[in-house]
Amino acid sequence: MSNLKSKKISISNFCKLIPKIELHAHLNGSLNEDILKQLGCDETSISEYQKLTEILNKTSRNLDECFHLFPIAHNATKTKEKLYMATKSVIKDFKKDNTIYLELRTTPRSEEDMSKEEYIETVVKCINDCKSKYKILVKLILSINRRQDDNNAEESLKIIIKMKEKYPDIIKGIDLSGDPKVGTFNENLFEKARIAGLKTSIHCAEVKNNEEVKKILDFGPDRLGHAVCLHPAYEGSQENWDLYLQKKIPIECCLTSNVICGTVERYEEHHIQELINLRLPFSICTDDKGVFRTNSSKEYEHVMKHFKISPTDLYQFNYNSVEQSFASDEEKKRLIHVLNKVLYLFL
Ligand code: 6MZ
Repeated sequence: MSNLKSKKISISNFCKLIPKIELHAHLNGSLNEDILKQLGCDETSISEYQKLTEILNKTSRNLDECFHLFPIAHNATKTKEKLYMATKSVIKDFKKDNTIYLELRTTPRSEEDMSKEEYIETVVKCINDCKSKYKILVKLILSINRRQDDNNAEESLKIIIKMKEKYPDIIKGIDLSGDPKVGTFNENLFEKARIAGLKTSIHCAEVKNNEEVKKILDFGPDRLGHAVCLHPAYEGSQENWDLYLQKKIPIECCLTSNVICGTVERYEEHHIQELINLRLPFSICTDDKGVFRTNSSKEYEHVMKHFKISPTDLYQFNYNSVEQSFASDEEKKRLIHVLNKVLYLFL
């Protein structure tokens, strides 16, 4: 790929223009303020959202504060109509940012007028409706929240498996997410999911928890979310790091999220550097683009700027993300074809 300067393309524009792959985006964390308003979110909640996102982006470095923001989005998506609108707006936002492949994840909730099953049906319907209109390939990962007790998680899993059988082209995987300081990884539950043919992406080591990280690595999910405190710089994690180096599980890196939540001090100190140096598999992701006021382009740009990555290498990371995705082989081929086609524009 030729030098961007000779083509008069800034790093920022390059990151906006190239087709992107997103593997870690939480639906309700990805809502922008406009859609929250359209969904009827009251002024107090919106201003709390604005205030908190501003504070989070400028000063505070605290995971707990981020978790105060999710209930605002959850309150705004309590009906099928609103959930549908929210899903559509997130897909549109990613499309506008030139994302060609999006793996959206969300936690099925039961509300007064919506069962968990209906929650999933609504998101799947929206994904299907957007397919031809927005020309973006969207897959769904369903989340189990760490706060769910065993019975509730088992109930969710049964529904998720049933829905996966009904919509095998859309529902691809299962995730464990939620406040990392609460609950634990239940390997039996995820083993059942794996046997049922679901891919697994597990939030791992977002905070220090060596015992749980060992359990997750022994289980060997298809991908890991965050994996911040897995690095040997964290006390007592050398053994886990060695195990991880044997397994080489792809890591979904969410730079802005980690910096804002304070689990990583500065962009330059992000563990993605180590993954790049050691040629370990990773993808560049947004996590919660609404809460963290980011998007895929900005995340790609952070990687280029803070780690002095060339356009060619960045583009290669994109190809690697396709490989790590839960798309079918045929879909991966089509995505590679799109990446190849656009590559020629920058040659
Ligand atoms: C862990 C996170 C998260 O599922 O309602 N979530 N879990 N770590 C993070 N890092 C900041 N960001 C988001 O989307 C919102 C939910 O995703 C999980 C939390 O459970 C949050 O409530 P859905 O669509």
